[in-house]
Amino acid sequence: MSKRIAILGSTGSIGTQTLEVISQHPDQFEVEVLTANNNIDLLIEQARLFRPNVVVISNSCHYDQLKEALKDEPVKVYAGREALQQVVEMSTIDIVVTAMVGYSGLIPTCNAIKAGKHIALANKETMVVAGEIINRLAIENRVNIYPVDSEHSAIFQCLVGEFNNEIEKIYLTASGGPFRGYTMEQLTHVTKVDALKHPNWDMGAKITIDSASLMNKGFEVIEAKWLFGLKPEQIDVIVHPQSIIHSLVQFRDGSMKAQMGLPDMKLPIQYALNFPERLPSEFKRFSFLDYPKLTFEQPNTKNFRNLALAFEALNQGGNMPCILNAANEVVVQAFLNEKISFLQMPEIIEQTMEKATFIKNPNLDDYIQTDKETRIFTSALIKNRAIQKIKTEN
Ligand code: MN3
Repeated sequence: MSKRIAILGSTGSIGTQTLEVISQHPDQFEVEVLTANNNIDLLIEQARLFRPNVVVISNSCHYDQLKEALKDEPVKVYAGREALQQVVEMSTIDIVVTAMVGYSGLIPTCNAIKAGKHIALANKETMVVAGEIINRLAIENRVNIYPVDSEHSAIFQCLVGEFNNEIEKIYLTASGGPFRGYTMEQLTHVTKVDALKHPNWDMGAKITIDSASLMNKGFEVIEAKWLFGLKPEQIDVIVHPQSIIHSLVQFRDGSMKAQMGLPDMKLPIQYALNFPERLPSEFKRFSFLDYPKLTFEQPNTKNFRNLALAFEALNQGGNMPCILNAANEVVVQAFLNEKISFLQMPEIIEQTMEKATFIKNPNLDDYIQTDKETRIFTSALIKNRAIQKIKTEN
């Protein structure tokens, strides 16, 4: 019997690659639900091609156009955030791929878990914001969470067959992004266009900026803590510019296992969708002679403060990772709108973390409140800076 898949965020980078995987294995997978935020043209195209049972467009403004475009297709059309949060509960779904961007993934993921759906987790921010709650819900509802993030998929693959063996530590590999090796002076002048050019991975804008600033790696450290039940000191980051080794596990006898291959997100997606069985693929194979040297270096947390801030948030716990995430979403948007510079991003996040209200044992409502308040606070910081800048210029 084929698995019925819901893809939240089907028009994004992970969403479209998930559909590629599905189209290569039509006997294994069936598309049940597709959702998108705004990209209505691609959603219409996907709906015509994959014939899901339901499509949801988050931004209700597009509802009429979507409904009209799909009127001859046997597809139910819904709109709005409420619909997105409810659609994951449909009895005909086996697994939900959470591929939306940022905090918006939290509530739909919680609802999917409560409805007993297995999760292929691509939306790392959900784990960053509320990993403890997600884990508790998953245990209560006997739901599996399969990592899609390539590093976490690598760790997961290394852990197969090691159920009774304690992890000593893990190494998350990082490409280092487009600004690896840059001095502070060089980082002062980098632009949004520079930041959007990732050397190894082709991804959405938000995660590409996060990769350039190393916040993505910081989030992955927090994600790893919750996915694999680790203490902060068991998680290390190593820069590996070729992105061939996707991460490593070290066991208590000192043995290390790594998972490697050419960087292609379709592999971790396919592994998550069909765990524990590996499906055949046409993905390009790695050749040692194309990469005679695999190199490793220490991440520079002085120039890339975000990674240090993420470790700080992880060590503080409580709602601090949620504060980190909300502040980051606001500064990344401001950077993409060319309102602040690259180096102002960590500065503003740090200020936010210092001033925000800390909650030691937050519940879901606390997280929702924290996210809201942090966004307001960080936005105000950015505005004040803009005003000060105008004042000094005059
Ligand atoms: Mn990753």
